[in-house]
Amino acid sequence: KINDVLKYSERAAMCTNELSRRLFGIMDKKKSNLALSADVTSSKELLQLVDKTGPHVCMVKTHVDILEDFNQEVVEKLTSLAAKHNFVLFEDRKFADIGNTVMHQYSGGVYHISEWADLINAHAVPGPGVIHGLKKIGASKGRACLLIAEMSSSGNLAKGSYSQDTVKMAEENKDFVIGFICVSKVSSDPTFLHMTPGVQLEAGKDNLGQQYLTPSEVIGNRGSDIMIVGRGIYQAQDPALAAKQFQIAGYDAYMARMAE
Ligand code: 5BU
Repeated sequence: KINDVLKYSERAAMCTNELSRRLFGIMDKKKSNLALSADVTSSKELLQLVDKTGPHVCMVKTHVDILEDFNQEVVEKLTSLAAKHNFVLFEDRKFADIGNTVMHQYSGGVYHISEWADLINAHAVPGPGVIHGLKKIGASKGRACLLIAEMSSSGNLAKGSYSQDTVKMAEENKDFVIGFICVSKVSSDPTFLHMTPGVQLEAGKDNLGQQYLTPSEVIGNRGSDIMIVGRGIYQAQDPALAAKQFQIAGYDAYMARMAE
């Protein structure tokens, strides 16, 4: 069997990393390859949004540093919602510094990200030291990391040999790196998760460089595993309904891919 025809449950069984196994398991059980990007700026709004859309998602992605009123209680409540609705918490912090600095940024400061986020991400630009620093903090807590192999924004520099070298860096750190942020299938290893931002029900762009692809393009044609949706859900009239529509579109595209 090649990667494209493996089910989430089969891929879960192949994973040695606890978190990727759990995430594939959630995708299978909830029939969802949808991640909500919960980019709102008030904690009340954030928690309401996550509670409403929680049944439809396998993962919630946060930018806690955009919250106007961040406090410890917010992450405690987010963690309870993650348990209630069974999803993974991903803080989109995009670490991009030397190992020693990212250790502090991950564990300390105001946010103590390593205490509550199951998943984080990092740019590969500093070299493997960034992963080694993050791993020192996160591995023993059962956390994991994605590398940013590609970006969704126009004119970005993460392409060609940079993307290829990022994949190599992930392969060399498979105990902690479980996949990629990318807009194409960058690895054929079925234990790596491909996650793609820049998704709306219709293709297009915003006025600051973001480029949107559809669920069927991302999951069906490009072979990504998880689609990450922000404004397409939280700016909709009814975010729960929008989440449900994305869930169905993404899962249908996965089923169609399997049937090919
Ligand atoms: P949108 O509202 O669906 O456009 O939000 C996309 C989210 O994904 C937002 O939180 C971005 O910070 C994040 N993102 C992205 O859009 N593109 C990338 O390449 C990466 C992250 Br990495």
